[in-house]
Amino acid sequence: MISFSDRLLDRLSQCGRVAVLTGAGASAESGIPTFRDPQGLWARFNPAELASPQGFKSNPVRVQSWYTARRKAVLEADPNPGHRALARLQDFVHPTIVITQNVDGLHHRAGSDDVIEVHGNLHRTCCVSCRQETEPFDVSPNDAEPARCGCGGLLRPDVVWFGEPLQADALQAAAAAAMGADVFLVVGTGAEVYPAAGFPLIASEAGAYVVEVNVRATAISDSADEVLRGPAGVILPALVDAVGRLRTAVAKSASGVDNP
Ligand code: BV8
Ligand code: ZN
Repeated sequence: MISFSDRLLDRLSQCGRVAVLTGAGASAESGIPTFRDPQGLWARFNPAELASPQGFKSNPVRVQSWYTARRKAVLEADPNPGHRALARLQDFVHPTIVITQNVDGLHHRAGSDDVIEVHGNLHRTCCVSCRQETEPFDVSPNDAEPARCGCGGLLRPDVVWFGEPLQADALQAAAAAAMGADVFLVVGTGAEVYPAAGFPLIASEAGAYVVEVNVRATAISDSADEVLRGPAGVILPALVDAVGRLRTAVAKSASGVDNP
């Protein structure tokens, strides 16, 4: 049985607004590889070649085939209990805003209503020339030619690569969610990629209670108000169950049901 501090449970049972920053670790229990873990994507691939405009320009087939494979892997995967717990949390705390660095769309599939995809979504495809959104490409590493739009422009995933700016509206919405949160959960991220890695500090400086959920220490562990060490797919369901029990009990006593 996982136990949580009274401080955390008091805040979550009475707070009005929760924001959550998720990273690749939130999808790890869905079988989606993370980036910087020992067996992560960056241990096998070079981010400069695969997640940068320069890498795309120099070898579009390599990048298009990598995203084709990632998109197919995500379609085979399911939201895990951690995703589903965050979707349930919004039933008790509204709004629960999920700021995700992940591009897999699993928070939406789990039922979260308020998701800000600060690094885009690999299920969306667009043309670099006319900017039209198109059907996803299906490219193999050995294809001779990259996938192109009807206008002749190259097709790319609608994600934010290194060196590219985040969408201004997503950035503003995420910063506003961090500033307005009573409790800010940081789930499954190494907190190394900016500007997203700056949201926990923004939340903390605005008065939020910052809680990290991760299997290991990260760049923000020391500055978090509380660290819940363990897998998101185990910790989050237990936390949301505890919050649900408390909020139900508070609601009952407020309505006088327990002492007629
Ligand atoms: C930009 C593409 C400016 C989509 C990605 C300071 C300020 C601003 C920018 C910079 C800055 N310093 C440096 C920069 C540049 C750069 C950057 O931050 N570099 C880093 C490496 C130092 N930032 C940028 O380039 C950004 N752009 O700032 O533009 C600009 C402005 C105007 C005009 C022009 C330019 C763009 C950043 C976005 C890059 N795109 N992905 C895709 O294909 O996925 S980044 C990539 O990293 C993913 O999005 C990923 O989500 C993200 C962060 O990684 P994590 O999610 O944290 O994953 P990681 O593997 O690292 O960690 C996993 C964690 O989970 C671990 O802690 C592990 O312990 C834990 N875990 C594992 N299993 C579990 C678990 N936890 C819980 N449960 C488990 N079961
Ligand atoms: Zn086009």
